[in-house]
Amino acid sequence: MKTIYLGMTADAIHPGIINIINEGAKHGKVLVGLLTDKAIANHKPLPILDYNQRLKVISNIKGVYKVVPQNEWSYLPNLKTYKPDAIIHGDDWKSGSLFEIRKNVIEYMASVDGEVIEIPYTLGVNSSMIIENNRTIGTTPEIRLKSLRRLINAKPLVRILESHNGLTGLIIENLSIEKNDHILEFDGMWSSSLTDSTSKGKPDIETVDTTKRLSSLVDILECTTKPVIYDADTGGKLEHFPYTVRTLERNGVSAVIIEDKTGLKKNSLFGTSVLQKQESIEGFCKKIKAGKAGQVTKDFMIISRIESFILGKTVEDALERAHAYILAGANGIMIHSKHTTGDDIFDFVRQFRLKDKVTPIVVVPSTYNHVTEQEFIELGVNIVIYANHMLRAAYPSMVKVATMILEDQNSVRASEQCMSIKSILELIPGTK
Ligand code: SPV
Ligand code: MG
Repeated sequence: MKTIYLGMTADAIHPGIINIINEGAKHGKVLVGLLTDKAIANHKPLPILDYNQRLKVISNIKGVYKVVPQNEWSYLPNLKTYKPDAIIHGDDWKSGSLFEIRKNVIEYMASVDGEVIEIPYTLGVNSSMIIENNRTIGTTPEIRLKSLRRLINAKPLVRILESHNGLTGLIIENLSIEKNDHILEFDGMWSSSLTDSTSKGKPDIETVDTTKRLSSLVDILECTTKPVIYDADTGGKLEHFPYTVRTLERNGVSAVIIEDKTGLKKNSLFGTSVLQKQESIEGFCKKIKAGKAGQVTKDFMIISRIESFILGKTVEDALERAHAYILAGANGIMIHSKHTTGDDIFDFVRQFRLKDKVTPIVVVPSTYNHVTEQEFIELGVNIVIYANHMLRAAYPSMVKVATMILEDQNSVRASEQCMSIKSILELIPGTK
């Protein structure tokens, strides 16, 4: 009996999927290549169900002979490994983003005397539609919380952007561009202490308390599904930190970052121009342990932020701290710097990776902003946070428009700088 290869994500089962399995089964045994998170991550958002959940569903569908992982977006590696007699696909791949993939498959199958079976695409319902509908309904705290670890495992670099209100959350949720055959999106939100405090007209010195921070965060959570990394400053008092951890977990936040400073916290980008004191290694390890002991889910991450470079200390100091914090239970390291070259960050990550290949590393290139994402990937960084750009973009634009109204004493010129009234009315679904 012939083997018929069928690649799929299988996040949402619908009549179109059953139809293609049935069509495949008419020709032989259907071998499903189930796309892994890694195969999907650079091309579309991660499926709602993880690989094992999707595997369980698809393996139990009548007509499926066997399921194997497909680790690449391209079918070719699996076609070469499993040598099916034919591949089956819906004819929707004749145009659009799968055009090149189809061309390569046809060439390869012809070279091995294999067959390409194309069946009419089932109109009216498709996975993207169902998934898009799911997105508009939202997510659960549990699914959102887990999604950061899934992204770290699936993507060479997780791309996070600052969000301080619902609107910025929606930009991160929905903005998507196509470049070099890849869909590029932000993977999640950074709840920044700097931009959250600043947007409330308060200094970034832990004066906006957790309850208040949470209320802006809830606005973001309500209209998005992507993971959130929460900036908890110093984590507050050791005794308070486990409560913060549990509050964040309950809300579906994926990770908290706490920085190893003590006393009155000042924003790191002031560097040594203000009085800032680093916590002792022992003291900070105790706080990490208290947080880990308070954690209720297995997937929540406590990421330790090292302020050695901010305070003019050496790479040796930063490395000693990193390894100690991980021993204390930290699930990741954020290494911060305000130098503009990025040399200290490169030095740290290279030396750290000699000893530790797996612990996720987070960077915040606000000052060394020329470093590209590709360079971070090659260095061994896992998460890049663009930490303050939404607020920094908005403020100058608002001042400019307000100034024009003062100057002109009408808003003709100012309106030209603004989005149209029609656009703002249509921006949020449900406004009408
Ligand atoms: C923030 O965004 O609040 C941060 C990063 O903590 S930084 O402003 O660089 O300290
Ligand atoms: Mg901060």
